[in-house]
This record gives sequence, structure tokens and C-alpha cells, in this order.
Amino acid sequence: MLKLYPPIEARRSGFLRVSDLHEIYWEESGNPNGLPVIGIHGGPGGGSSPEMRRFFDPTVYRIILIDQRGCGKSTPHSELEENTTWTLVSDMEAVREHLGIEKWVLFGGSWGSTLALSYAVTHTERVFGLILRGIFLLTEAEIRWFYQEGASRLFPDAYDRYVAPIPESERGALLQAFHKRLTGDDRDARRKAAKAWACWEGETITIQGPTSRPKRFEEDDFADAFARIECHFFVNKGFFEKDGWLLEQATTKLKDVPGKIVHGRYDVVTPLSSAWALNKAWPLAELEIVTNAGHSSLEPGIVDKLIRATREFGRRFR
Ligand code: STX
Repeated sequence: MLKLYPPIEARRSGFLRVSDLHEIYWEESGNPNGLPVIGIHGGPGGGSSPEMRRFFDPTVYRIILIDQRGCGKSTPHSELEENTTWTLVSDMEAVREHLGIEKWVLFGGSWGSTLALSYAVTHTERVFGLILRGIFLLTEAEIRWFYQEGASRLFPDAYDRYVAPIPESERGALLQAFHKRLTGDDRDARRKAAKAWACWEGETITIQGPTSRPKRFEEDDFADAFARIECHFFVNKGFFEKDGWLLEQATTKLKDVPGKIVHGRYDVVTPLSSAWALNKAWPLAELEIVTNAGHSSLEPGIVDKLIRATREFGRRFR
């Protein structure tokens, strides 16, 4: 099994003003003359992490990471104004132009796969290909599965902690109940809701389950941006024209675009059915189902398949 490449530092980084309100953090590592790739983080609102650099051979790739609006080092922190799928797509274009890149590989998991697909179907000519993990098409069925009922059956212990800040009378519509608290004036209610929301995802992300929850999900600043931005995007149904829009677009727009899809069999956050549907709709994509993995990009079987994919794309497009 292939492991992550050794840790590397960013060679350069900066902030790009993308509107009167927002500035976004970007960074570059690896080979300045290499094959450009953009790592697209999850959430939305999760921020990039140094581990994302380690999926790429730094002698082959020019690795670009950004923190999407309102999260990571981008400012203002946790801001929801002017924060939609389409402003994030236009920020990717702003960074691409700022760095003088003509075409790049897209690499993203979970919400990162949603945003990569949204970019690819609208800027197809800028994309060599996509490497995606934990496919999330942001449909009403997927949101209902994870935030209302479905995942609750597999993780009843974590689910009890998730719904704890919401009174019984409001539990029939959890997304709305969380949205009210995450965007309300009561600081304490907002903090409790953010932590419960973020920990639910943190506890269900690997097949190890609740005990292996990554540390950052309980940090106040991380949880606030993660929960607020996710909930804002989901209440707004991803800012897509209609339910199922992304899959429909992929079917027509990605006909000639190569793709790799890596998905854990036991992914409870974003069940395999979306990857399966995407794979059927997109002939040039290849799906690898990882037998003993959940959602996290750091599950050993997922790391192995993702690195095989970046190696192959490196040979193909360099
Ligand atoms: N959200 C799934 C997602 O994009 C529904 C996601 N889950 N965890 C993450 O992203 C991070 C590990 C990036 C925080």
C-alpha cells in the first residue's frame, strides 16, 4: 500500500482579494514548473490542511491549495455573505489567473468533489482531469441521509450527541433547527450547535468511528466556520438550479474529461450510491471502491488509491 509523500512546506503563499468583503488564502508547493493541481478541501468550511500536499509527488506537481471563503486563513472568518458555490468557483478562476496557470488537475474529496465538479462543468476547457474521493452531489437525499435520518441508524451513539442541543419538538427538521442557532444572536447556543454539528461529522468519518474523531472538530473556530458554512450551503441546496443538477450536467459536460473516483465502501457521510451514479453517467471516469474504508481521505486504503491516481495523471498529463 502506498503511503503519503513526506511533509513539505509551502514555497510561497498569499492572500487574494476576491470581493469588497472576502480575501482568500492561497499557497503553492512542489515543483514550480510541474503539472498544476488544485487541492479542493471539504465541508464547505473545512479549510485546507498541510496533509493535502502529501498526495502529490512534489517533483512532478505544482501543488496549489486555497482556503475557500470564510474558512481556514481566509477572511472574514465564518462569513456567509457572498458565499455560494458560484462565488467559490469564481475564486478558483481568480487564483488560476493570478498564478498564470492555463489548465490544471482538480483534486477534491467530499464537498471538494462537489466543488470540483461544479467548476469542471462550467470551465471544462481549464481541466486536464479530476481525481475525486467521497463523492457528494449535494442532493436532498444525501443531506437527509446524513443530517436527518439514515446515518443515525449506523451511529446512534454519535447521533444522540449531535441532536442534544436541539429540543425534541424541533428534531423533525434538524437542518432548519441548526440553521436557526448557527445564524442567531445567542452566542452560547451558536457555539453548542456548532460543536455538536462538527463532532457528528468528525465521529462518523472513519470506519473506526466516534473514538477516532480528529481533534480539530472540537476547536471553537474550526467548528463555527465548518458548521455555519455547511449548514448555509445545505439550506440553500448547494445553490444549484434544481435537485440532481450536478449529475445531469456531468453527464453532458464531462464526456471527454478523464476522471478517477475513489470511494470507501463503508462511507457513512456520503454513501457510495452517489459515486456509483456518477460513474455510470461519466464514461471516462474509473471508480475504485475501497473495501475497508469510510469517508476520510486519510483511511489507508483511500490514501493508496488516491496516490496511484495522482501518479497516473502525472505520467499522462505532464
Ligand atoms: N460534508 C462532507 C465534507 O465535505 C458533508 C467533509 N467532511 N469532513 C471534511 O469535509 C473535512 C475533513 C475536510 C473537515
